[in-house]
Amino acid sequence: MAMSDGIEGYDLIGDVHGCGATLAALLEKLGYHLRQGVYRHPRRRVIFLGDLIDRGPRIRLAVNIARRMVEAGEAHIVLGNHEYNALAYCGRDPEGGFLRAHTPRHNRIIKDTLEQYSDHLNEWDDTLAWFMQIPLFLERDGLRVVHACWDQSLIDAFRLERPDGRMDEAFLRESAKHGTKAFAIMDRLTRGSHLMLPDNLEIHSGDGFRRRSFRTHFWARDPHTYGDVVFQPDNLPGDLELRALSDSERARLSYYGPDEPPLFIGHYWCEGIPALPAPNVACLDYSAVKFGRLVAYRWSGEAQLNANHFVWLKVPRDEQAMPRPWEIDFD
Ligand SMILES: [Mn+2]
Repeated sequence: MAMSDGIEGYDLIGDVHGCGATLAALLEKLGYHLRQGVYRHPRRRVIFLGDLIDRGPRIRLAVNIARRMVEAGEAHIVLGNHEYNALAYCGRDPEGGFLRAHTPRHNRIIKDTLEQYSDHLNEWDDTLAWFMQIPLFLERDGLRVVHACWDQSLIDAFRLERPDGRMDEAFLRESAKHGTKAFAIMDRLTRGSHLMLPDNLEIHSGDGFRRRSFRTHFWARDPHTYGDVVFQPDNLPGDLELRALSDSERARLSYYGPDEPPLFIGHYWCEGIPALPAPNVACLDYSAVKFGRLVAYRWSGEAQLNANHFVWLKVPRDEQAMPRPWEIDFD
């Protein structure tokens, strides 16, 4: 398949979450080299799946690498829920306060990012302005990209108002209110679908949070049980995997069929060796910031994805260690 700009293909990269040094090393492994401050490949482009920020030790480096590539035309990017959260957390609500409440949970999620930008406040403001320019989804050269869930009807609805796929200030404000169309679009595309656990059950998740819901996927053709759609590292409590989905639960799920174009997502904290959940869906989030893997998929036009095309680096415990030479350009 001939691609835009005469390139051979795209290298899609999952959630970086501040593992900036590992991102640089992964780009080198993929054959990108730093020239004039930008990682470039003579025949390929990168697509970032969102969630550059939060949690990791080198958030500014991760953002700067990606942003410079995007602005130089060497990469594309879609918005992750963490970039969205940052925009809402820092965005003033015209009715007072912030668009995302400063609760202890929300404070904790963004804490590392705000700390690492605390001596670079102008850069943080400029970074937020750049986040506003990032589209919620991408479709080009026969592939589709979204952070969490490709829901065609919501994407079509969003495209009617925002043909370039980007939010504007009015959409951002509306999306902060539960129950609005904008909330439904942003929430489904960047956070995916989830179902509430019955009977006030809670999951005590490996990341330290308690959850009353579980994350679900969207490629089961005819799901009947919770186990048919659960997609997260934490097991469901008890024998809930066997519990039947109600009609209203089924109706709330999205569906992406096997004849749709190849789709790349991040978001889901997968673990272990990268694998394909469906022949036309690849999730590239393998918990890099929890010392898992930073994962890329090297796509060259194939309609059926191939697990041999994953490329990854294990994130070493010494991601916290001294800066590497290639970081020095970026300060
Ligand atoms: Mn993420």
